[in-house]
Amino acid sequence: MERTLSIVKPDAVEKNHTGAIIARLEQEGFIVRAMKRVHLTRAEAEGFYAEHRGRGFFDELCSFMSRSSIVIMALEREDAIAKYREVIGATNPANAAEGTIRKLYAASVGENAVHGSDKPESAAREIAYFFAGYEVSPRA
Ligand code: RTP
Ligand code: MG
Repeated sequence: MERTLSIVKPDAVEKNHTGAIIARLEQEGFIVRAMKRVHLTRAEAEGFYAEHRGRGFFDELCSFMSRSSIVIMALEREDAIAKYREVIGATNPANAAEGTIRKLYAASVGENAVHGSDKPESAAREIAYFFAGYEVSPRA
């Protein structure tokens, strides 16, 4: 079983789409291994997106991600990272396939409803960023 880090971003939480998104993920075979709702500080958002520091959208991204609460999940499934990215669709909802989460719930490339890890090393770093070891241990 592979793990990925999922975030329901502020835009989707504000619109009360959290439940629909989690239901869809469960339908797609993901197990919610750990979950929490938090309101990040700007510094916490910057730490999470450190790899994007210096890019043109970094300030806007970190302001957005610390605007209001997010729901963070560690998800498990076979081939979780690739499958999750398939289910959420392209970064820009305008390019996302019909029926994907971003096509259904996202308004723009900046406010695109969900985050997902892009590779195994990112998933490990991102899960450790938000969850203590005991929260994601095999018996959790
Ligand atoms: P994520 O990390 O949030 O799952 O999204 P992603 O892999 O599909 O996209 P990534 O390249 O990692 O970018 C991270 C987030 O930055 C925002 N972004 N804005 N205005 C822009 O051109 C732009 N480009 C990226 C998006 O919110 C994207 O999800
Ligand atoms: Mg990314």
